[in-house]
Amino acid sequence: MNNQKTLYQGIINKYKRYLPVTGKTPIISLNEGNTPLIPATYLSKLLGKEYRVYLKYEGLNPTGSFKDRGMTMAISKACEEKSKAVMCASTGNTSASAAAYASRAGIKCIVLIPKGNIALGKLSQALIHGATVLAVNGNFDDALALAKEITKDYPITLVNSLNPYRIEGQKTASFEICDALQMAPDYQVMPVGNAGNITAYWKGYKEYKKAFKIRTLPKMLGFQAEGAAPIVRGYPIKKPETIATAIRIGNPASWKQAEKARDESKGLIDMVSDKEILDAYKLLAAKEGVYVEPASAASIAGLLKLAKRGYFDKPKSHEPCLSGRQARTKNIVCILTGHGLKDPDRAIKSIKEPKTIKINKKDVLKELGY
Ligand code: AN7
Repeated sequence: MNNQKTLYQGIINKYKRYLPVTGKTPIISLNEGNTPLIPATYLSKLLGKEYRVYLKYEGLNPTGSFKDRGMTMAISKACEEKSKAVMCASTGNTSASAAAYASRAGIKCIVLIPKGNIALGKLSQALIHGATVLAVNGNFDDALALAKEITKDYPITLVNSLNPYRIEGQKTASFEICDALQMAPDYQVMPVGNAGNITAYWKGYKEYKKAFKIRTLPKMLGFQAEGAAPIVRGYPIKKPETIATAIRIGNPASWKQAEKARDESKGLIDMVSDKEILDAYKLLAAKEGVYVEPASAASIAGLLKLAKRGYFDKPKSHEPCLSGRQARTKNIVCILTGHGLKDPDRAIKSIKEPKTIKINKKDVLKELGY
């Protein structure tokens, strides 16, 4: 017989004592979460023996991105509140996740996407799950403004990260990291778009500390794309541009909370160029065997940029004093937010296409240099 209690049943079941759910909440889950924390052998070597780098591979969630953690909460609470329809604006992953969870709940899902600027895999997901997909002539920020306006006046629940349940669900990723390491990481590196995820992680770490599950807090290191870096530059970007379409966002909804996470943790929010993102994207696939979408590679591009700048090797004023004690190996966790298969076009564009040869042994062996 199957013992339901021994099966992993998703983040709400696992972390319900930290989440705003009751016995009455209908749990809509695809068993999201429980993603691997993969040691990054190549990157760890690059950083030197004082550091160990880990990859939190959020691309292994049911719809291929971290959004599922927030969406199981947002859709479950929408159902508890008897909502019959949900709406989001999206650069792609939120819409894929909302469409999947709404279909599981049997409610309507409407998504607004910036026309021409979402990766094909994500669009296919929203469509196959039966969402009403509307491509708008504008960017993500315009689409979000519209979604806010409509959901204010009509009986439709907004499931962008302005919905506080999204943040609640997403914070469980920080719990998983601490549970795996048996402590908080020293640094956490992540991409920043609409800034919901950095807000969620920081909330999670602080709550775990309060619950005495961890004793320290990580420094939060966030990275925006150079052409879409409003937080770094200090003003909204009217026409954000980057190949990392997931984070092509010029006016993040959780801007203030992201600054708070940065400042309270004594971390930083910086930017990386599209070239740095693509180099990191290829390096991660070629050296670590991990395939992510370009936005997720901003984490690794950021890590490499900081390493190059010497951020990790000088004795620092921003470090806790370890007087008299041997410094232990420091843990750096990079969040890989979405799977590479979301955007296969980008991979093929980044690498040479395969060479066509005649179908015979001699030609193959010649190509191989035998
Ligand atoms: C792969 O799907 O905003 O800073 O509408 O898909 O929490 O916005 C996606 C964002 C990073 C940035 N990595 O996270 C959307 C959307 C990937 C993403 C981000 C997104 P936030």
